[in-house]
Amino acid sequence: MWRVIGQRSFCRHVSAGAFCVTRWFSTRSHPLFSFPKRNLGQPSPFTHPQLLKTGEVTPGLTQTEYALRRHKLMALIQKESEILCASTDHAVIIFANSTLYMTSDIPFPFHQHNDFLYLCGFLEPESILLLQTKPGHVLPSHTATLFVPRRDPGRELWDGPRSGVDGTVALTGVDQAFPIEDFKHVVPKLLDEGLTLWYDFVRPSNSSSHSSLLQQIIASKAKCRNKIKSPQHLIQQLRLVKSQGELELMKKSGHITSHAFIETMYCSKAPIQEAFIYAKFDFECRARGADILAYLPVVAGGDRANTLHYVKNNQIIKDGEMVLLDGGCETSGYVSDVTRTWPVNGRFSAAQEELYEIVLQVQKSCLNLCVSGTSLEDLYSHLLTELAKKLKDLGIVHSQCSNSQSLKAARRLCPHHVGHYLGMDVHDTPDVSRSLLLQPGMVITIEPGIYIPRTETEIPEKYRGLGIRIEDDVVITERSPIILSAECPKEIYEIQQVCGQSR
Ligand SMILES: [Mn+2]
Repeated sequence: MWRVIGQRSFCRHVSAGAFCVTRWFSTRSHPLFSFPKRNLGQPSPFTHPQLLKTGEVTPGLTQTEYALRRHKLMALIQKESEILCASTDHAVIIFANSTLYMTSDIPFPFHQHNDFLYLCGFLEPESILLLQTKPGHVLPSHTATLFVPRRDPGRELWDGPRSGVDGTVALTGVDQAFPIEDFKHVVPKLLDEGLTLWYDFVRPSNSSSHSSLLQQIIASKAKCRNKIKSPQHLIQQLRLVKSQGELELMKKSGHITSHAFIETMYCSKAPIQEAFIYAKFDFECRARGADILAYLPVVAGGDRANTLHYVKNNQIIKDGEMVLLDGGCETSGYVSDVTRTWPVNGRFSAAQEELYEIVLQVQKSCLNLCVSGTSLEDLYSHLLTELAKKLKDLGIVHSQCSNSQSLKAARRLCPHHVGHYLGMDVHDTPDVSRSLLLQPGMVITIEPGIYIPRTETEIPEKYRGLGIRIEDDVVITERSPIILSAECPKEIYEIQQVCGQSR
């Protein structure tokens, strides 16, 4: 696990990498000259011009951007191996995900492994990315190779077209591609004693035969200390700070989610099924261009909102109750994560309004502090201090309580953190410390809540059974933060206006 990176040293890596890769990439010929005029295993600029521009691998992200990511990774490896005085010969292996099956022959929707996707944009299962030092060169110069499913008319009849070796190179811009079966020919090279293998052996991404082959290599290399390393911390370091292209996709994801919330609020009339709200939100996200929901949403009516990860979503929400919807969508690999709580009959009761207003004030106060140089831990301390004060004002915490007692109460009534990093994953770059100073390009969530289960008999009865969370997605910039979910109503008057209208 890695430690906090100093902001300055990180910037140095990035700018050095950017300079080198521009020079290197400009000398390459454009592979689109020989772009296959057929369906590939994923949308391409040729088959889906409505989604991808020429030169893009996935919507909004070009071959140059993917090459730059690989280059930056190899630059970080170079730096780390210099510190460790490790070998100069390196190989990075990242596995794609495998198809998972719901039942015989029927797959779950396929979701690509996000580190694999981040480094090459290839969307087919059962593939492998290999980044290797070029013979006679030093890092960050490297060769990028993809091992991909072989074209197979028999299988393609059932599963649809595959990109094949030529389609893969043309689409992704990697240096070369081979059928997946050829991966075994790389194995002797990986066993070489002078080579450092970068592979996530702690969390191998799938259980395919290639992955177990690699486990054997690892076992046989185990005697050479320092020759197997996980690239996880380096990839997370890169994924933490988003490029302009990534931020555009996250804006889109936040925009779609905000409007899906508005449509869902419009149609929630008491009594209503949690399942209906789930389906409506899912529909509105996908109808607006999202690929899939980012996670199983929490649609919690009444005091089910006090079960933080309630995802059964199968109960009736009664007149007079609120619903807490924690949902987000994924657009071209980038997600949103938004929470709103609203009364299903369109009007907050007095007690609901009092509690909602303090969560809203704490949330806005945290949002104002989302600037570079602070950290998620700092924001969390601020949340607890503010919440403790307001709980006292409302009489939920006794006015005689000491500061430490009211902070303890705040922690009990908001048992989760202020937020987390956001990106391709909902809980993005999870090994990055929350003490790291925020810098421009990072995206975080700000999600204070108050949860008062019915069992809290010390708390005034009118508040018992209420659970409220307000969550927005925030981009850290040089100046004031950008709220990606700003279009999603959260003021009491806005919510009552939206819920009071009929569609
Ligand atoms: Mn969240």
